[in-house]
Amino acid sequence: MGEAMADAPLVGIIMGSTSDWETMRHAAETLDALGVAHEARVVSAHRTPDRLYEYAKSAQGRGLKVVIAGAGGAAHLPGMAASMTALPVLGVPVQSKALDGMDSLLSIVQMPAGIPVGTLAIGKAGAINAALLAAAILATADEALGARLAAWRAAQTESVADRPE
Ligand code: RP5
Repeated sequence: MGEAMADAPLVGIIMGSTSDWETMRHAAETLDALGVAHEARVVSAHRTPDRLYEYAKSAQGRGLKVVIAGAGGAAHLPGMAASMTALPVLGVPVQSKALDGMDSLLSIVQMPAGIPVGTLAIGKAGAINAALLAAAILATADEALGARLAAWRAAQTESVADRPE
C-alpha cells in the first residue's frame, strides 16, 4: 500500500479493510498525479477501534491537512474519524457486495448535524473525486498545487473526444 512520496504527508487515506484498497488506490494514484504527499493506512472503526482513535487524534498534530476515509457496508469510519479530528474528512462509500454500496453511501452521507463528512460518489469515481477535492482544499493555500490542478483539468478537457467514434 503506497507510501508514494518522501515529503511529509498532507493527506491521510484510511480505509476499513485491505479489500477497500482496490477502490482507495485510485485516490492515492490521483494524489500522486497531482504531486500531493499522502499516506495510506488500514484503520477499521469496528475491528481496530484503538487504531482509529490513535490515528484520528494524532492526524492534525502529525501535519495532515485532509483525511480521506473509505469504507463499505455499515461504514462508520468516516463519521467516527470526523468526530475525533478538526481536519476536513472526505468519505468514500466503497461498493459493497450485498447492497452494491447503497449501504455504504447512506451510512456515510447521513451524518446528523454537528459533525460533517464530505461524502463522494460510490466507488472509484468517489475515490478519484475525494483526491481532487482534497487537492482543491490544499490549493487554497498552495498556488503551485492550484496550477497543477488546473493543468490536470485542462488535460482532462483535452482528452475528451469530439465524436463518439
Ligand atoms: C468494512 O467492511 C470495510 O470497509 C470493507 O469495505 C467491508 C468488508 O471488509 P472485509 O470483510 O473485506 O475485510 O469494514
